[in-house]
Amino acid sequence: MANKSIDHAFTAQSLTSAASDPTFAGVLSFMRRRFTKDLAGVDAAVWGVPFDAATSNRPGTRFGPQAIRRASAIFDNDPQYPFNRDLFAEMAVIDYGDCLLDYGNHQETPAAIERQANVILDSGAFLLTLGGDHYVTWPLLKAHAARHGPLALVQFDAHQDTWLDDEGRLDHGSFVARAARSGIIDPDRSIQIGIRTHAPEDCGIHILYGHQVEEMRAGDIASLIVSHTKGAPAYLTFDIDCLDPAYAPGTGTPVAGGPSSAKILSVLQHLQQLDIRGADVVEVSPPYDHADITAIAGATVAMYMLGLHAERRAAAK
Ligand SMILES: [Mn+2]
Repeated sequence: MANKSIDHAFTAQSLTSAASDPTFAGVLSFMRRRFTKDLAGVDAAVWGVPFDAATSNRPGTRFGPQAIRRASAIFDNDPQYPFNRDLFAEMAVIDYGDCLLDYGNHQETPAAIERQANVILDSGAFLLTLGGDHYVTWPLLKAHAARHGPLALVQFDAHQDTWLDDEGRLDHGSFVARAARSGIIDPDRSIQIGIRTHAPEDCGIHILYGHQVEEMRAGDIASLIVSHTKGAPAYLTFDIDCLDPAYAPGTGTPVAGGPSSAKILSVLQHLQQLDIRGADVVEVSPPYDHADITAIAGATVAMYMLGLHAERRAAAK
């Protein structure tokens, strides 16, 4: 099919409308959405948090947002409609660019992320964040909980991230324990999917282990997730290492025995009833990626998250 647009990220006439840039060219915003800091009339904002100083093993997720944006060009002329809707026919989605962080002053990072997330959330827009290592979810949860109260955390991950920690450390493996302790998530309504490693504490959160994900059907997994949240406002965090390293080699702490991207995308497709209020895709580490496998998986998960927001938005009308 002949391309019909170029540099849609700044040449598009409106915030809606599909892009048709050449897949190999054009300005690389997420799914060619407009690059802008103007939040007027915006339904959803995609935002990068390029931070990887809290990782316990291999770094590189500071390059995650750029790689996911680049990979998202695959949708331009091969659009996917997992929810039987054109996401951008009615929904105004922008690429808000990246979070400004001081690489030499990491202790300021959580406050900087929370402050800038608040600017986006104050506009009423849905926020979809591209990480970054999983530490970034901590300030993001704080910003969302300030608006919705205790959140149902829906966490796709190979790791529990419930290691006990003091308040001052920056560690990508402890944000869940911190969130449970501080009351910004409701452990009784939270669930972790794909876990394959063991931390000493579970913080009372229900776990669906990797082997259970392997044995269950996608629709049943989704039903369990939705029923477990009991209608509470939910925050969906997707650590790309939930997927088997075969489907996501480009990540900092890979764990064998995870689900395929096909299986997990099917689970996401069945989550239309989730009351999703915010989402992130984290731990994509391009230096360890091959042939953009991980970046494409991350971009596709992010696109499905926009779809889940569109479903909730349509249901609320
Ligand atoms: Mn993980």
